[in-house]
Amino acid sequence: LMKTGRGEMLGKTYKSEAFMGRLGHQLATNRILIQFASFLSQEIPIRLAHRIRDLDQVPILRDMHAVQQVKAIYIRSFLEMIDFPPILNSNDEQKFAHMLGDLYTKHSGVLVQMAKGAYELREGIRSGDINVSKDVDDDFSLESLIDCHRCLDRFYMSRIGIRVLAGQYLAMRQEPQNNYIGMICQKTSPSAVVREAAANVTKLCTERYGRAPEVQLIGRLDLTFPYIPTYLHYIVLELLKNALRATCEKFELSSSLPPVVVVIADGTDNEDVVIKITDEGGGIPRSQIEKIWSYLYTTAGSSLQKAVFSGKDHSDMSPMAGLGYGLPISRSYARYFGGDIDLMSMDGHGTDVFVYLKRLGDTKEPIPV
Ligand code: W6P
Repeated sequence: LMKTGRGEMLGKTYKSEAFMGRLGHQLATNRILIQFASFLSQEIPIRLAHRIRDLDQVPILRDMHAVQQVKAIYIRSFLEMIDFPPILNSNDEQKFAHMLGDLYTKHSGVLVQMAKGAYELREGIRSGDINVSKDVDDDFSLESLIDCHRCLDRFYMSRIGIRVLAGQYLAMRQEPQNNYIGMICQKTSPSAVVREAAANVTKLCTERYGRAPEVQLIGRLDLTFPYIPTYLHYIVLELLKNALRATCEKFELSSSLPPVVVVIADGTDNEDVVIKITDEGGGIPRSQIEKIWSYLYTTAGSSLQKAVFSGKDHSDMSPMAGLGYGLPISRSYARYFGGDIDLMSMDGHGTDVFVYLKRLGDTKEPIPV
């Protein structure tokens, strides 16, 4: 469903003349907004329905209180959307926008709520209330936890998609900003995004540890490409938090801190944009690497659990802090937009994180061979 939905969206609408070309910085025309709203009024309820069914079919997960609350929000939203009459004119479109805007806000707590559910589950496993055994015949086998994890992955991926579509539509109804089409900035500057995220994280880190390592920025500082800066910001913020924290904790007793180095590169043939974040914060044991991507298996009690600062993050992700969710969610974001995140660690020395970003369009003029 995600594939068809997104494909249709990108094929029919984003690439249409009005969206990418002639629109320039004018406000989207009423015709385009009606078209977009009609598309969303059909597409979103379908996506919600798939999530509702999916959450219902996964043992353990479906019984979690937090998950049932989330499901209730999804069901209410689904009903509200399918009750909405066809969007035929600008008046309908405006009403739809208001409804969708309200839904968008109602859903902002969903990520945190699901994270709490997973956290409960994790604690349940740790305390033994939920028994995890390698025996597949057990009620709660490893197999079923893997199913939970996969379901959560689908859920978060779907959620990003819905929010990007809704966010794009709602943004297109606002006064346009220079270089922007909705939420998409045609000239997203990775270096500017990193600098801003670094400033935020440096502040948090200083509040928490009394100091912060320098964040050095090298490579293609001039590079710009079409992307949604807010999502890139989340990703980089999350990774920098981990890098700075690891550095501060490893060098707790030293007078100076090794810098965190960020390199920005762009691949050949206009393919990927890559951001590498290097810290000398001691790294992660190889045996623990898989766990950092897990919604369910955060290594409780170890320093990895503290891989995020607690409660001081001012971003949208704020209440996530301490729940150990930043990395897997960031990777879902990167993947949703066609990229990925990889992490290489030298235990005892430090960590390299690679963020691969696919350009959301063709910025460079094709050069004849
Ligand atoms: C660490 C652990 C980690 C996770 C993500 C990004 C950077 C780092 N550094 O030590």
